[in-house]
Amino acid sequence: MNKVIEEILSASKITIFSHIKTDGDAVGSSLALFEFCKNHGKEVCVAIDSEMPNHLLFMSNIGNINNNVFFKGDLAIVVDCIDADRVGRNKFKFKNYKKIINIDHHAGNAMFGALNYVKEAYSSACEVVYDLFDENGIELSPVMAEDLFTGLLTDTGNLFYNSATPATFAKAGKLLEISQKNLEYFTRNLFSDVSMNIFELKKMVYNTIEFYDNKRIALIKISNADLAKCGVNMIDTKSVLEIATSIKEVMVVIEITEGEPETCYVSLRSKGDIDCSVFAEKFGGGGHMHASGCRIYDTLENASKKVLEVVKI
Ligand SMILES: [Mn+2]
Repeated sequence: MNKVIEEILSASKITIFSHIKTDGDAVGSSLALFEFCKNHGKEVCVAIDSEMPNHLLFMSNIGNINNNVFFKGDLAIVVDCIDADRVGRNKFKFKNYKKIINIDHHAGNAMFGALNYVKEAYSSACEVVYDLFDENGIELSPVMAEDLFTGLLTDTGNLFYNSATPATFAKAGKLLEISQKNLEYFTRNLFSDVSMNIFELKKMVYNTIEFYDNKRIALIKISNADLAKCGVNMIDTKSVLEIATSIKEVMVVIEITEGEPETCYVSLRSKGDIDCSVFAEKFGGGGHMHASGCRIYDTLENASKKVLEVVKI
């Protein structure tokens, strides 16, 4: 049996952590692990220091995420995080746990756990968790399959990116079958049923998007006032990225959202052989070759200028 599973089975109090500005992969991988722990009689909770994106609220067991939980236990499982900082303020609670297990798929993972189960080339943390269960002969419940399929679909952009390998497709097929749901239960909720509020945000972005370097670089700026005007959360801003990534000429997309005053959250996307994680790293961020992010503590205008200076392709 894998050491990770051994540790989980011998612990009694477990907290599962994942990253701030959360997404389907963080939520899905956390909840699948939550189900496994719960099914084995553990006292378990999921702590994610983030608002929940609207498109994930359909998930059957999302109500189990609660950031105000007991913070003392045997085991902290950290999933979908390149380093410990990705859990945000929850990092300060790690000292209350005897051991940290790190489960991830990001290249350059900091290997911050006592145990590290990291598969760098994988499409999603959910695909990594799938293997963890599969290698140990652990059967998935329909809810666990729903969780893992949700994360696998979201991190691969609905099985759009090269990160989805033939093996990923095979796993996706199994997960869909075990989930006992139909495909549109996932795809409509995750990619299609946008709210009028998000439509308003998209409309604004269509009108304000800026292009640089012969239209090879696209810049999307969203202020705090824009968020309020459209009635959306910062977490909903990921839905505007595809407006720019879907344009043929565009090779790099920079999306900057002003969260709190003078705190800007930057999402970067790139195509082909352009590695956008190197740009994010210049500001202390990171991520994958084609999807990365960072934070810049400055005004929206200044942060935009700073990123444009660094993004050279
Ligand atoms: Mn992920």
